[in-house]
Amino acid sequence: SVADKEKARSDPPLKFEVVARYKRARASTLTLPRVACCTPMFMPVGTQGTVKGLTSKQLEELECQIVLGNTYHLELRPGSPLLAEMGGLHEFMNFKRGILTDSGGFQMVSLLHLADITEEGVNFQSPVDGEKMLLTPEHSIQIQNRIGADIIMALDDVVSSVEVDEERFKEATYRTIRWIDRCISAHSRPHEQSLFAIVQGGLDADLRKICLDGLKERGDDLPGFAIGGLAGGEGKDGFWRVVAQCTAGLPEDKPRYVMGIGYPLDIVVCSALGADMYDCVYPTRTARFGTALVPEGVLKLKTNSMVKDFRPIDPECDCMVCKTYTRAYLHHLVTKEGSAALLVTYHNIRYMMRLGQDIRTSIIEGYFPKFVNDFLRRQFPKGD
Ligand code: PRF
Ligand code: ZN
Repeated sequence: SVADKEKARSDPPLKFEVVARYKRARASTLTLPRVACCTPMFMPVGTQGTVKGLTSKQLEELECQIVLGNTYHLELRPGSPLLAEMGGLHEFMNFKRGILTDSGGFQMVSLLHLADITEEGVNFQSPVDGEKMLLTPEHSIQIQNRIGADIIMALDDVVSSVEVDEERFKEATYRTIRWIDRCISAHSRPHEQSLFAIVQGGLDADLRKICLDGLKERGDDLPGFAIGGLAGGEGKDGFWRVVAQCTAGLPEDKPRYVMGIGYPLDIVVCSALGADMYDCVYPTRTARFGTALVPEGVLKLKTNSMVKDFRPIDPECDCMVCKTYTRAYLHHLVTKEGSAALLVTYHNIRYMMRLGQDIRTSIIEGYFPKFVNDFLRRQFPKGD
């Protein structure tokens, strides 16, 4: 009805409220059209419209609040026109919570190493059929508008992790700022989808500041911010320094998303520095290699020590896999059948969801330093 449409227009597609703080760390509620998310929050990666090994129903029972999709992959298959016809990716994959799509440039540049970036956009030749694709800021946003995710990402100029040229980082920083205006202008559904900008600038504090300031000037059109250009093999020291600088410089009243971050330790550290959202393929990818995430670190189910280990992966875990199966059984499946992948994926995603929830609870209840201390002691018992 007209009244419903009016209401939808007046109701912003993203509301953000910080509910508690401990120093720089924060717990917040991020309300999207279908879900109120609790942060800090890990978001599993479902590149092709599926988190490998999990059904949409399982994602919901795991308390997963947002899943990621990739513009580039979804445009190749099944294509955004079909997704739009299906009523968007939520309907297509029957996932009733939140979806975020990445803009596509990063996947073309950093994963495929075959992209060529100009002022116009990211040029890419498909390794499959040699077909050329030019992803401009306008095109990326148009595709993301059709896919219909709740949060869409600006097209940023991502510097390949093998690049060392300082000029290239400078060019990418200024281009990312120029491209944000093209993304904002191209965004045709600001009442339904929230556009996040991405701070670039490598490990250089001056470039990061330039990018932060440039993007913040456009803040009225940007309901959230991401910190990009990390998780490319840089040292922890540089990584933490950039996150600290960016979280200190970003608006207090908007969500902060550190892209590509997913080791549990990094999530704890970034949350201490004031970040709210994370995504990474690590928990799902490592599961497919038979590695389970546990409070002590990792449990390699392929090792022979698992043959007669009749404990669950994690005796403290509340997940279906830990309540049902032993390490010995999972070892048997991993080594003989390979079919343990989805069970370990299920556990690992539950671990990541609980990690976010536990950080959040400790912030709200005022014992975040104790949480960090306990977390570190269990991961590094010898103090190393
Ligand atoms: N930009 C985009 N997606 C990303 C990243 C980025 O910098 C990263 C971190 N390198 C992961 N995913 N658009
Ligand atoms: Zn479990």
